[in-house]
Amino acid sequence: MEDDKFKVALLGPSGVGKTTLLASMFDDTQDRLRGTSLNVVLDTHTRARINEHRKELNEAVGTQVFESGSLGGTQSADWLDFSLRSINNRELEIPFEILDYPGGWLDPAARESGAVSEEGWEQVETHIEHSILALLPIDAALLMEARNPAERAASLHLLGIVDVHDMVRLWARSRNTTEHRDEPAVLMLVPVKCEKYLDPSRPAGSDADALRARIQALYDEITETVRKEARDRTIRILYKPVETYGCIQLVDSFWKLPTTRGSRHPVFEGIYRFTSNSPQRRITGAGAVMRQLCLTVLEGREKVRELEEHGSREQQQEFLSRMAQRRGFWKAFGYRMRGEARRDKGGVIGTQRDAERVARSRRELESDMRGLAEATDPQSQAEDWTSL
Ligand SMILES: Nc1nc2c(ncn2[C@@H]2O[C@H](COP(=O)(O)OP(=O)(O)OP(=O)(O)O)[C@@H](O)[C@H]2O)c(=O)[nH]1
Ligand SMILES: [Mg+2]
Repeated sequence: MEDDKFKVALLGPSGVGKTTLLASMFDDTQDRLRGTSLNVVLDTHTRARINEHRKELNEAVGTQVFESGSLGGTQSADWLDFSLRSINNRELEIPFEILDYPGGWLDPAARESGAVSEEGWEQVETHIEHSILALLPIDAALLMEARNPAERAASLHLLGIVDVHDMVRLWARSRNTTEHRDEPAVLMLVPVKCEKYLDPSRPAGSDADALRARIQALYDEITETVRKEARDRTIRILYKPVETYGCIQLVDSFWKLPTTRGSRHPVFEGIYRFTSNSPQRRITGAGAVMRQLCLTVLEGREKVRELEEHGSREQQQEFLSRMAQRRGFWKAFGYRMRGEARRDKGGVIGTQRDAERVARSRRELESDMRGLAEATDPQSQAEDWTSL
């Protein structure tokens, strides 16, 4: 784990759609940045992983064969690094790190039977504790298509609510510690596989309002935990459904009796169809995730600027020393000086003109980032559930 990056945690069981959500977020952001001085740049490893996933997604769309669950699940912990980089000054970038991992690891029983080493799991927990944004992808079909008590019990099990709750508690508690208290913190509930319920022609009961109500009821304990853990600060809670495909619909679904011995829950199977003969991916809502990330970073940046400009000498001194000691969020603000820091290490002081050029690019970068953060289109907006 690198310390000087803004971290994002993904909390969801296997097959919920974590990796697909990330791929959609990158694609959507790339589209939105057209014509700006910003680029979203994936490091080589991240690009390889996301491209692999993207190819499978495109293959499904191209061949019009969609089987839910057909994409290869994540097999190991994957630190996906990416940045928002200035086109005019490649050394100026805002670095992020998302940890993607096999969702099965969330289950303590799987960990006990050796799905992941103790050290490997510890790294996952450390990443979660340091994350400014926690994303909770939720399989909407599982939730909405469960109609009788046995199916509901199975859906809770498959959604991994108990395990996700544990991880959210860990995250929220760490956000309240003195180390992280003045850092931003956002929890985002992100239903995926929700195409059917976002369709405005759906009847009441399987529409967007019904999905919202169901999630509110089922995740109520989790959001309450966040509010309670955030004793000395506020943790923002947001809700945003995301369509990662935008061209398929759930047409039928079955709950099948358990096939594996030892399993007592029925298994869910969704039958999906493409909505047209020449389907095209149309991602909606993923922009809201990136927007939140930008808002969160800018919020921190504003705090720093406020102190630089209006803080007393003591406050500034104290803040600087805390920033120097601390790892994680505040250290990641080194982004603004990535190029300069490198020069300093080499003992070479940049010229006045260099400094001006960096300052100009930095202003541009922050202004384009503000553009993302202030996007007003409905797809970039999330509902605020902080004080529901
Ligand atoms: N219909 C529909 N299917 C989706 C959506 N997002 C993901 N899927 C499907 O769900 C399956 C699992 O998606 P992944 O992104 O691999 O899930 P994951 O959470 O990363 O799974 P692990 O890596 O095993 O933890 C894939 O076959 C996807 O095609 C969505 O928004 N709608
Ligand atoms: Mg995955």
